[in-house]
This record gives sequence, C-alpha cells and structure tokens, in this order.
Amino acid sequence: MKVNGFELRRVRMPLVAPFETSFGTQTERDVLLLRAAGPDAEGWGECVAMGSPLYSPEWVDGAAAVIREFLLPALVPAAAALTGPAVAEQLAKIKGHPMAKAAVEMAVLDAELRASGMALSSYLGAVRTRVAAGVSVGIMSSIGELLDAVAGYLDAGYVRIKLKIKPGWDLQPVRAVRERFGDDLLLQVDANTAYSLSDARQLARLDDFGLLLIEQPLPEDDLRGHAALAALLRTPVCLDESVTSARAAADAIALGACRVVNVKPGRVGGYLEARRVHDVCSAHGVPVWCGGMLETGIGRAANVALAALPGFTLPGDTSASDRYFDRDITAPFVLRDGHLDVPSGPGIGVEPDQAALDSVTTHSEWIGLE
Ligand code: SMG
Ligand code: MG
Repeated sequence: MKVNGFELRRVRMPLVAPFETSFGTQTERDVLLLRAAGPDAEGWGECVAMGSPLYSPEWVDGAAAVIREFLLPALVPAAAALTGPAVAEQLAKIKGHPMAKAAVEMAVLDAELRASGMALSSYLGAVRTRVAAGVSVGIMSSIGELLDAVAGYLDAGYVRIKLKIKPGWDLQPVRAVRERFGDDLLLQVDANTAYSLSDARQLARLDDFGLLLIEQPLPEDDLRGHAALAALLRTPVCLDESVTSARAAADAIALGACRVVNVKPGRVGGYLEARRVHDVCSAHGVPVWCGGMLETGIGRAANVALAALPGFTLPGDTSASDRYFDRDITAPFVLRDGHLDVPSGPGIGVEPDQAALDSVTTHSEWIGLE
C-alpha cells in the first residue's frame, strides 16, 4: 500500500480528575497522533509517550522529533508498498524509541487493514467480542477520597481495581479498600518502580490482602531484584516497565522475575511485538493483561482489540472514555456490564470526530514521504 505521508497532530485533553502515580501527577493528556495517508486509505496511530520522561525515557516532544527526523525518513525507500510488518523492518536500525515506532506502525497497519476491509482484532487473532474492564486508581490525598473514588468505579461496573502505590501509600490504602469492599473484589497494585529490594519486608505485608498481583515494584532494569523479591512474596509479581520486548518477557519469565505480564504496545514498539509478547507468555502459561497510557479513543480501540486475544485472561486498564475525558475524540467507549465492546469495523474500527479533534488540536504538520 502506497503511503504519501503523515500528518502529525498534537492534541491536549484535560483529564476529568488529576491522576497521581509514584512518579508524578497528570492533569491533562498531551498526545501525539499520526495519520498515515495514501491513495487507498488512511490510518491512525497514537503515540503513548507522556509529557515528561518519568514513566519511561520517551516523552512527547522527543517522540515528535524522532518521528520527524529519523523514523519517517527511514520509511521513504519503502513508501510505495508499505505494510504494518514492513514498518518495524524499516525502522529496526534506529535504536530505542519504541513508543514513537509503535505510533508509526499503528498508523500504517490501520491504513492497510482499512484498505483490505479487515478488523485489527481479527488480524491480531482475537477470540472475544468484548473485554473485561478494570480501572487504575491514582494516589489520593486521603483514604476517604480513595474509598469514594473506588466506590464510584465499582458502581459504574468496573470488574477490577488497581491501586497506585508508593512508599508511604501502600498498606493503608490496600487495607482500607479490602475492609470496605470485601475479599471478593479483584484488587491489585502498581508501584511504577518506586521500591527497592530492601523494602521486601514491607511489600510482603501486602500478602495478607489477597492481591491479584503487584506490578513493577522495582526499577525496570532490575530483573534479578524482581526474581529475588518474587521468591519472598506470595503475591504474584507482574512486570510492566521491564518488559520492553518479547525477548525481555522471555528473559523475565526464565529468571522467575514475574508470574504475570502487563502488555502495552507502545512500550514494546507496536501491536505486532505486543502480540509476540502475548505469544511468549502464553507458551509459558503466564497470564497477560492490557495496560493503559491514558489513551484517547484511537489508542483505546487498538488496545481493546489486542485485549481480545486468548492469553489476555486478566482484566486490563482499558477503561471507558469517561474515566479520562469529558469528551473523547472518537465515539466514547462505554462500559456495558463491566466490559468494553471490541470494535468490529475495518482497521482499528473507530474514526476521530473531526470537530472534537479540531477543538483539542494544538499543532498539526504534514510530512511527505517523497
Ligand atoms: O490508561 O487507565 C490508564 C492508565 C493506567 O495506571 C495506568 N498506567 O504504569 O500502568 C502504568 C500506568 C502508566 C501511565 S501513568 C500516567
Ligand atoms: Mg504500570
């Protein structure tokens, strides 16, 4: 499929409520969107890099720069006949920048699938038409505020709660949520690398609360530390930041560093590598679930398609649009009986609403592949 060029669009969307993690507080989502355009179809990609390099080394201005200066120029020789899988091959010589690469691949794959009339979910190998929705609940200024937020999400129908934790905000919020909502609540925690191995004794106290998992307690490059910690905890260790590829997933599993994996396409360089992470984990009997990066409806549509693969046996951080935004840039994803429907149209299966998109766009540029 021929691609003439890409539109880079920056959008700025206020979040309905601040979202605090161990590394900072988000009050808005500053997102980079890509539109691949050719004579046969156009397709959309979303770059999940955050405004600052606090979750991972990428950030949105840096992603825009690497896309403009290196990634799109590297596609030029293949622009007359591009496919989703060809993107990663063309970009392989450029080191790093998985989130930027993932956005480029997603836009091309979406265009290719729209041109051929196939849904991304079918292409990836989905086995479900709807996926169970969990929600990630940020660090709050008081336990009362946290309990009110969790109660609201449970009323809305979310089937699993994830609490963000950090040193000083761990046992107390977990205990309070367990006591208030009972032992049947599917509950897990995410530390975003905020602990060290010397905190093992404190983290082991979480074992009393029947958590599904503890996500990324230690730094991303500390697989041995996670393996040592996993041996000390009854709560399964899940990795997020550490799993940057299917190979990294295989290494982590072989080392005993995790029993569960959070799959985020942006973090591993795209939906095709995300499927390989899923495949490696499935081959080892390791359950996976789909993470979230506060995506708009564009990225959410693709995540929901991925989450419909057979190995995604745990509810993901794929929440409804109104958990993030008053107005999404696509038709909103809504919770029905605790689930989101997997889009069935060609490609990612959703379109941006042009008026909504224009109202949040802060910058747009065209990069041709001549
Ligand atoms: O998209 O609902 C979402 C956010 C889920 O907690 C979430 N993501 O480490 O898993 C994670 C974080 C990373 C982004 S925090 C701004
Ligand atoms: Mg995480």
